[in-house]
Amino acid sequence: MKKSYENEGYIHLEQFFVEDELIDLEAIVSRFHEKWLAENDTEYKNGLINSHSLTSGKFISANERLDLFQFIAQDKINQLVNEIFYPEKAKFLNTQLFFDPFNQLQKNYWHRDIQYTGLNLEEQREKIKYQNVVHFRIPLRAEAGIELIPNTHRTWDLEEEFEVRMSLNNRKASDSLPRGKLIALQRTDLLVFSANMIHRGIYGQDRLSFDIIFFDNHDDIAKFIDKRNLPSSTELGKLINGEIFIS
Ligand SMILES: O=C(O)CCC(=O)C(=O)O
Repeated sequence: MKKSYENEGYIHLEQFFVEDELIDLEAIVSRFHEKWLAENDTEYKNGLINSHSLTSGKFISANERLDLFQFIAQDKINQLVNEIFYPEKAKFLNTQLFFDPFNQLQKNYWHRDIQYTGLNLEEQREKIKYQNVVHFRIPLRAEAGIELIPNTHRTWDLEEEFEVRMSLNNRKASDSLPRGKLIALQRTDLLVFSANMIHRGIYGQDRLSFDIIFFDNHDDIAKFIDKRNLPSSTELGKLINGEIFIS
């Protein structure tokens, strides 16, 4: 797994979960989403395609929050996270929920998450050689998936890719790219992918994907941790693999 992640920047694990493991998660996530939509109607209609910080407890009960922590720290996920990040110690960063845009004509966009962190291009180019910020995507419905460019979690864009990603020279961030590889996802699959690689979401099919994000505990990413998303010491006492939350 580690080798596959290092070479490709992603791992698609089909039927990683069984149906029973997703029932409670889906119920919690759906309740969160309903309340989030009610409170963020304007932002949603203005183009948002994801929410975040599900574990802050803002829209869910204390029990549901604990269930989410338990889901995130469960052995099956924890072993895989530890293997991928080894010898670094993986830590929990946040959660996100991806859905379709309100406007069905809204275009998606190629990007690397690192381009939004305030680093200049040279710094980004250096950092991707070793930094790991990794999504564990858990689709709750079959979705067209994620299109990504394998190995770009460690390597820089080709000229065309850079121009598209940055919308330069009359190119658009939604233009197709020859090296793009589409990973369609089914419910029960898990897609592990580096946020630093060139990628874009494919909208449609009324997607609803719960993403857990882990990182390698370096300060430049740790500064984005919002403590409200982490378990309290009482909650920690009830969790297995609780060290994933302590950075
Ligand atoms: O699913 C999407 O729309 C994009 C996903 C993405 O950009 C990300 O997870 O960083």
